[in-house]
Amino acid sequence: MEIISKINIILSISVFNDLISVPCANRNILGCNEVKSKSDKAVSPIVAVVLIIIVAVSTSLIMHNWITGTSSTVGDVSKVGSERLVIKAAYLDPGTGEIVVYLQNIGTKPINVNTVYLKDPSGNIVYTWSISATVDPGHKGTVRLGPPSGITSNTRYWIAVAGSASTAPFEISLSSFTSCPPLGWDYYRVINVTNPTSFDVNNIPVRIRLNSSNFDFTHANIDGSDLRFYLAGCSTQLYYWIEYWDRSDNLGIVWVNVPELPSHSTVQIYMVYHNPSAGFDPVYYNASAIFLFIDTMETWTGWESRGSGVVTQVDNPVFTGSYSLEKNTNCDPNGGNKSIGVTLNSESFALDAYVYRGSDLSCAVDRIGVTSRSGNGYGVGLWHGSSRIVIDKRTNYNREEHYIGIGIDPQYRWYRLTMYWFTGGTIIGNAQELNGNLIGSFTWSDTSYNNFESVYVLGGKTYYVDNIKIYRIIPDPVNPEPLIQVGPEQT
Ligand SMILES: [Ca+2]
Repeated sequence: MEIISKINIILSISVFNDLISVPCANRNILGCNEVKSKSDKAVSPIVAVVLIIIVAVSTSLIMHNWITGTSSTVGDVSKVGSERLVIKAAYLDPGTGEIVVYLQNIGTKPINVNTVYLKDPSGNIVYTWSISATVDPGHKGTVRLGPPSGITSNTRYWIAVAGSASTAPFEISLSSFTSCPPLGWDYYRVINVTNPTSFDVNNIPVRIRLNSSNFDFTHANIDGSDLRFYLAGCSTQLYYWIEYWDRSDNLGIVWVNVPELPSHSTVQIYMVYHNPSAGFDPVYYNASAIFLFIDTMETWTGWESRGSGVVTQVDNPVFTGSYSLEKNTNCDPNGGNKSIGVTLNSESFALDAYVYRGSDLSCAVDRIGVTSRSGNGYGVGLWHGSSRIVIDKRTNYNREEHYIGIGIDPQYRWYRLTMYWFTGGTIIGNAQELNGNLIGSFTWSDTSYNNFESVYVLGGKTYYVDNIKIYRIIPDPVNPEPLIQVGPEQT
């Protein structure tokens, strides 16, 4: 109830501001403040127009509902003696989700109104607002009503105002009703996704890293299955996939597909959570809808030996799930490869995976990459022992390697290995710890190949790979991935 009271105060203030800010230059504009002052034998300016105290009459969830839509037909006049009140217009404010009702007293006596009803086409009351307002004779007023709950989109409703006089029902079309966060979900955070480059990008995956500084893991299901992602306003749900979720370590890695991210812009997405009865979304929890290619190694399919190499599905160690890929038996350029399923043809992309190297350093470089069917392409590697980030150029699978030294050797732990390939030939090799720290980065350039159909795991032995992904990036080597800022928790 505290929450409701607080919101009511805010709404009342917004009503006040709205009322006093509407000019009366054009007297045909409804809702303008044309009230007389008290010295003119009217009531105070605030009261004379409409003084509204909105009292919530439903659960606190109603305050989280958003509505978009339009109105409506012309209102009718109700006659109660000399009290005559009419609804001149009603519409939905898409910015606030409120229903805005313009009233006019066309009678000769002040009219007190205390209730606004939302009725269905059969006349049944589906929602009630309690208000306290007075409209003087000849004057107009604006009532802003908090978003109702329990209504259906694309349905005709009727608004009616009652008090010392009542209006006739006034039709209002709630053409597109959306609740944000959806009913049943309690929290959300606004995530700013920024594209600082001059490139427009569509359907770009964004990687959201959650930790104790930007997320309370106790507010979501133990596996994160109640997370949902939407564009602002919650009318458009977004595809998402949880790559990693560890409540005890306060670490989550979540990917979300952003449909449009124009140049030099920030798109806000809503992360909605805390619904203990929710599981993973059956439609939108979908990694295949986010990545150009993904293999979590949970279903072993499509891998072929390259040369005399061996790649197999194993259950230890794994990064996530139950299985990973083990590369063993022979060193580079032996290993395995798998068809991507699509041809990467001149469009910038990232190849990304988690890699684990244990005690066997007999061939010490972990190497993943992409090639054409004939084995021409590029890859990224991490050289254990010597601690180097490597970029491989492959011609018929044979490597030409380029590298820089780094100060860290991520042995005995899963680390992230990424190659960014840019239209124009720039290649960046990146290695990153699970905690987000950069292990090393190396940039090289070559324009020999730009057509890739196969992903490979080559290099040394024995090491493990999980969650190989290929995804679109911003074609800017300075900012290949959007910038992410997770906002505070809201209810
Ligand atoms: Ca796996």
